[in-house]
Amino acid sequence: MRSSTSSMLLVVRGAERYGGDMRRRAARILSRLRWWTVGLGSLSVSLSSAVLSGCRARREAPPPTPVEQALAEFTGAYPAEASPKGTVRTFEITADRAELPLIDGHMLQVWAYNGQVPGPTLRVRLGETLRVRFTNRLPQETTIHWHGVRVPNPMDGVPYATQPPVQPGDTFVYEFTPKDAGTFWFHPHVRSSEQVERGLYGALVVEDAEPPPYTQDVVWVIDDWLLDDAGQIFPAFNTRHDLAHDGRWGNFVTVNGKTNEILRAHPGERIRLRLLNSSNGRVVMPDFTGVDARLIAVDGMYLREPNRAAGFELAPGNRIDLDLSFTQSLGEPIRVFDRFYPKRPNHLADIVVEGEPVKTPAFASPARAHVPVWAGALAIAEKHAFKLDARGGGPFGIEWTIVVCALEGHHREHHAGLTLERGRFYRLRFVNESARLHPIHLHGMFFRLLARDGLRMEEPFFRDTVLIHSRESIDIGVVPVDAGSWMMHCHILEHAEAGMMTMIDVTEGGAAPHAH
Ligand SMILES: [Cu+2]
Repeated sequence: MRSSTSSMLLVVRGAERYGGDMRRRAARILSRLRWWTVGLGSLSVSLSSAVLSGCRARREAPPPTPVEQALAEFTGAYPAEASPKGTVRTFEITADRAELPLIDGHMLQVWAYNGQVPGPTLRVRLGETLRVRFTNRLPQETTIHWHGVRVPNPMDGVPYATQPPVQPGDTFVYEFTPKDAGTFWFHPHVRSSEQVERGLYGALVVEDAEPPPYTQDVVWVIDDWLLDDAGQIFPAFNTRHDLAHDGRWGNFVTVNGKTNEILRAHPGERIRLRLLNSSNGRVVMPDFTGVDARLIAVDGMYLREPNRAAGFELAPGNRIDLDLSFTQSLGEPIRVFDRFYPKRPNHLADIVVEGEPVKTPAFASPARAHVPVWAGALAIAEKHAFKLDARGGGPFGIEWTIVVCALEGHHREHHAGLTLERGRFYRLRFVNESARLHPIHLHGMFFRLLARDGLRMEEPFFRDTVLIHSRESIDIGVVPVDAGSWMMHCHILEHAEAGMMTMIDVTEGGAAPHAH
């Protein structure tokens, strides 16, 4: 407890430095503590088993070093290789301009996958291979990135780094076998701040090899639109305002492209609800007050055990899966809100529970993943610290930087900001020296949040995207298992477009050490 108390003092002293922010920071610290304490039960169990195994080991060998311990805990978390069963699921996807009744139903000129926004939800089972024949009918070059999916590097959709951009009129075939079951999504990685905002995104659901028998499996894609006076997509992108703030925050928040989405359930149903935030910049905190909502997966990956869903910051790129149980009819719809800014809540969607009762399916929660505790990981020397900041300059007048480097428009030469070896444990640090939000996304690997502002976090799940708040520093632990040249960037798409991108090379191991 001593170390967490001193970290708390550090945080509070930091808060004083930023005067006006203090109350907000204090509230945030409290909410973090709630997250942290939730994990204590499982932590003590895991610690005692770690102590036991340590005792056993001590008879024959010296106790494991913190790095050995971290690696031992990681073993069995998720597979290194895919296990294709030989079934290939083929999808045709075309990106083109479209006019669709969206938001409140008026006709909106968008860019769409297969003429729909959100794009089609691609569903496969674990072990099946996706083959996506993609055709670009946009007036711009583009690619598809499979967010969160551990694909072979050439399928990752990062222009110039993993493939040439797909030119207007051209076709590219993406083919891969997902290694993990879960909720993922796809979107362009070229001019993303414009192309995603215009409507190019869709969910990719990889079902378990034997899916649990939920009565419904539903996807809610949350988006945020900035419309002009004519009710069309505001045509200026990467504005100085967006760049100086947390990206483009709009004036309409939609679920599945609508402001009036309704989830209808019968009493007795048990539903799996998958939420994805496809906004350019807006962070949402879904509030399901009145619903028995259990968090079972984050960023596609199951939790160690079901956890409370309240208070999760769903940043751009993040996904959460919820296990919803409805025991009885409700007289009124349940109104689901975003309360990221408590004083400015946004209505997201409604849930209506009515009609003939159905038999409630009884089955164990699928959230029983092997997630390392990594209690000693903060004692491991950090491999690298990424400083996040802004400066004047670049094509937009403001550049967003990672370690004083801005990578705008996916420069054709990608210098790795960091080289890691697969199969090793690393502690990485991110120091946000700016006052803005940065949801940092790593391609090609999952990580666990270890600490915020030095305060240990016990999140019982992996992530591929984590929100870093104003002036905050975080520590993550990661064991890369997929070799390749992987992008890391802020998922506020305007920040990324203005340079907040870098590459992490993951080598097979045994390569020359990278100088840092
Ligand atoms: Cu950012």
